[in-house]
Amino acid sequence: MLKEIPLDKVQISDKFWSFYIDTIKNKTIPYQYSVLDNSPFVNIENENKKDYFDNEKSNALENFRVAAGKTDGNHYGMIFQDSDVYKWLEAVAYSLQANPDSKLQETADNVVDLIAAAQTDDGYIDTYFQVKEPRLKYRMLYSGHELYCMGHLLEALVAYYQSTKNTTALKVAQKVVNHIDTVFGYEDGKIHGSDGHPEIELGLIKFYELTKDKKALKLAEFFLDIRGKNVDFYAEEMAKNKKDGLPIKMIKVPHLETYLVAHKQPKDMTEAVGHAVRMLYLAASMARIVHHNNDSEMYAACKAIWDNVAHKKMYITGGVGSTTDGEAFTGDWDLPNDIMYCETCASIALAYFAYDIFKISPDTEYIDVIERTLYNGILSGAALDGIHFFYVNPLEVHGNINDANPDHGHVKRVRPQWYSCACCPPNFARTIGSVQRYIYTADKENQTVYLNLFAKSRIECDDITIVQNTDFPNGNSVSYTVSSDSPYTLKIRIPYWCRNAKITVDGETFDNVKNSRYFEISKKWNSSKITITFDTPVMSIKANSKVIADANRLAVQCGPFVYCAEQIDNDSPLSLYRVSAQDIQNAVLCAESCSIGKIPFIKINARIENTQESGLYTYNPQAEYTAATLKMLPYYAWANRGSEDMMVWLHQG
Ligand code: FUB
Ligand code: ZN
Repeated sequence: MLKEIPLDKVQISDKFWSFYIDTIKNKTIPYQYSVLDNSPFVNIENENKKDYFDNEKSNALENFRVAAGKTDGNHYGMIFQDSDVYKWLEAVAYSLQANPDSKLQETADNVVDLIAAAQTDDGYIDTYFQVKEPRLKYRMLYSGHELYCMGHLLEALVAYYQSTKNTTALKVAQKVVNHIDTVFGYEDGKIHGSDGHPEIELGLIKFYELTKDKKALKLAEFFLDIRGKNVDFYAEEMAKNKKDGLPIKMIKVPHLETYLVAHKQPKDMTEAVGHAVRMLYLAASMARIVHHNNDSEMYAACKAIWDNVAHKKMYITGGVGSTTDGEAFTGDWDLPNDIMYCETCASIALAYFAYDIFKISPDTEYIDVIERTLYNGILSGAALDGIHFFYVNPLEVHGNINDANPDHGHVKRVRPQWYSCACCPPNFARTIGSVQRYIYTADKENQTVYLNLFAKSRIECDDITIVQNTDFPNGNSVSYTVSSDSPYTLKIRIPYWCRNAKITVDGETFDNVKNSRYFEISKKWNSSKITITFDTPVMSIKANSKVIADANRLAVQCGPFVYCAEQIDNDSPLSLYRVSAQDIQNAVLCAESCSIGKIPFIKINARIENTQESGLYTYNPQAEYTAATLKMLPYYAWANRGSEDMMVWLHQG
């Protein structure tokens, strides 16, 4: 099984990613802290126009102060508001690892102390239930999110301890694990159920990986086994609360067990269903546990879920979740472009799942998806200023429809400053802030390093050092200088979008290098030099004919970037442009400076359809076409210049 290379062994100096890592450190992290601490200068929006939550403030840090008895007050915000703080803390951990900063560390240490102060003696921590609803502790696993929050807490504390050696972080985490062990498990008197929102499993596995505390692994296995064992578990919980005169507080969804991804036991799952983030956090933990217990049934379920998502339910941007109803997966091939969900967190969860399954059975396919999500569906989750965020990431917006049709109420055309349900912004920060984890992966048993992504960087791991030099994504070449004390195998991913790749190793040239696979070479490396050159032509893409939403449409990709057209760059309404596959393949890249910096635009010689229209419907239309240039930009950069119509899938013609 492959191992992640510790983050402090990978230094990234890639221009593209360094921009984001610096923005996260200098802008996103301080900004998010100010929001969590109730900055008055932030406008908090509901994620859906149809929702009317109170939106004055985040209150996330204040909730901990109240729980710790440091201030008076009530809990405010979403039931899982604590997790915003935890994800922020995890982002800080990664940032400090790459760029030590004593002031930021002091702020984060104080947050850890605050969490420790709020944690009760028995290890429990959830400010909502401590402050507002003590009666309902662990009585509404269907929507209480207590273990979801504690899972994020464990992930954050593990990362923070790894980065700073803060011992309070480790103690709080250990108390949480010990506490969960006293409450959940198969033994009599313990709760035989799991949280409606998977996440605790990942936190427990990561805690086990750090401490080797078997209890944590056993608990993760328990939560994965008990889920779906009694499909009526959550309904029974609700019925009991009702009988006992307690509030039910249920989310209204038609198929509760499916929405909660507890319709069957994980090992029996064969497709991605239900709430997309729930499904994919669960899948990530299923894959991650296989690293430790080699459970072949669980691995087979992971593979089945993977095949279903990656081959039938994933947008070209790496977005997932086709409906706002339950923020969920729908049927195979159902990928509407304008009413989809594509929550930033769901793409993040997909990347996590992909990496955990990759490490079991390394194949370029998994890295392709990670790359697709990173450069497209996850990156679009934040504005280039680092302080505005998308929750849902559409592939098409038209202002007149968005504003008037409530079914599009969740689709925003500009990124808000914050949300009442703020899961995505700190998730973005922790994920992109640790992007270097995906560049290389080690297989220690086989003295092998996988070189997954092109990005200027350096690793020093055991007795091998690799320096990757490239201007990618701007240039078309990558070189590696490699030194090792003993023989090593390097597996270099040649991405599916490369053409004419050529590799030279210490002067020996390898033509005919196949893409979509790893190029493999073994030797003792002695300041050896590997050079790769390749072409990144503009590619036209057609979706499978079963994807009705993309029928007679084409998308555009260059390198890992999916492109989109924005109205601000084009004179005619976007829906009137017609392109052929050949037009796209003949298109040229033309980097241009605009208000958001130098952007690698693509210009396509297209046509505009002019029809003499007679009102709403024109009978026997005679279409005429005039030549026009269609300008497109990488999808991640859209919606940074005001509120614009946008299309990823263009009309063919
Ligand atoms: O329920 C917690 C988080 O809020 C989910 O992961 C997101 O989808 C959002 O619903
Ligand atoms: Zn989210």
